[in-house]
Amino acid sequence: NSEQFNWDDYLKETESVAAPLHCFRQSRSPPTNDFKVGMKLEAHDPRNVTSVCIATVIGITGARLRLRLDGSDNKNDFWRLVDSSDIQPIGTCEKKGGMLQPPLGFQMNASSWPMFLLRTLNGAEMAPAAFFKKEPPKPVTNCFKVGMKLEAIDRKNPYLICPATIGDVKGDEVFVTFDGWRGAFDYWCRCDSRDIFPVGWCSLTGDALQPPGNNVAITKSSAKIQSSPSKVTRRSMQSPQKSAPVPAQRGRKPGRGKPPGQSAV
Ligand code: MLZ
Repeated sequence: NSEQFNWDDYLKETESVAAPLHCFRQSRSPPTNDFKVGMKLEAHDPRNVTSVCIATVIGITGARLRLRLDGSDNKNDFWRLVDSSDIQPIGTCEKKGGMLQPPLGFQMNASSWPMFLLRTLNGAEMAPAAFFKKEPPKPVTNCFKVGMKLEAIDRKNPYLICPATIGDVKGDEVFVTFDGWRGAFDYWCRCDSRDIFPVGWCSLTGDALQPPGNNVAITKSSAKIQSSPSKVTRRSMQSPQKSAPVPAQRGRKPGRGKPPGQSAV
């Protein structure tokens, strides 16, 4: 596609700054991803984090792995960075004196777990220890400021990384707001969350950064954008629906409103 999202232009248009690298719990250059689809590893069950389970790499995306717990269904895939402390080589759990657990929602009878475990590991391609990278240290303080831009995982669609803005800061937490989505995907997280990345992360990892949504939030900064016709034009060129003018959609998704003539109750 010709109209690619460009951070430099976008930061200028929105008159905003990128959150500094040292605010994030991410390595300065993204870790290399050597994993291959089909490799197995140990992972903490996201739905039951005290359990260590066997997971299979289902997909590779930038510095992340798409994982599925062995014995689970295909509806609960999750994504982890290769330098996440949630994943480790097979054998780590046993070395530490732990026991591998069936995933929450194990599809078979619990009594068949020991046999299932033997079978799933038999002849499996295990991800080599060197593929797992050390998790970066936590930032010393929460140095995010309201208005700073970043790239963040959309937790409702965790395969997506999207342009976002710090909407609020409280103690160790930040409010991540997604540009152009009027709050529908926003969330609070710790400032050392592995789900937030500095501007430019996706272009370094080869991930596809999603363009901002079409829906303009009713804030001071959007009022500023709307007052300048040239900015509106450039902004709408970058949005997925190119023909839809941004100001017309204030407060409502296109095509979802009541038909004309029908009065609001
Ligand atoms: N198809 C979905 C994706 C939204 C992604 C938003 N990310 C912040 C939707 O339109 O709801």
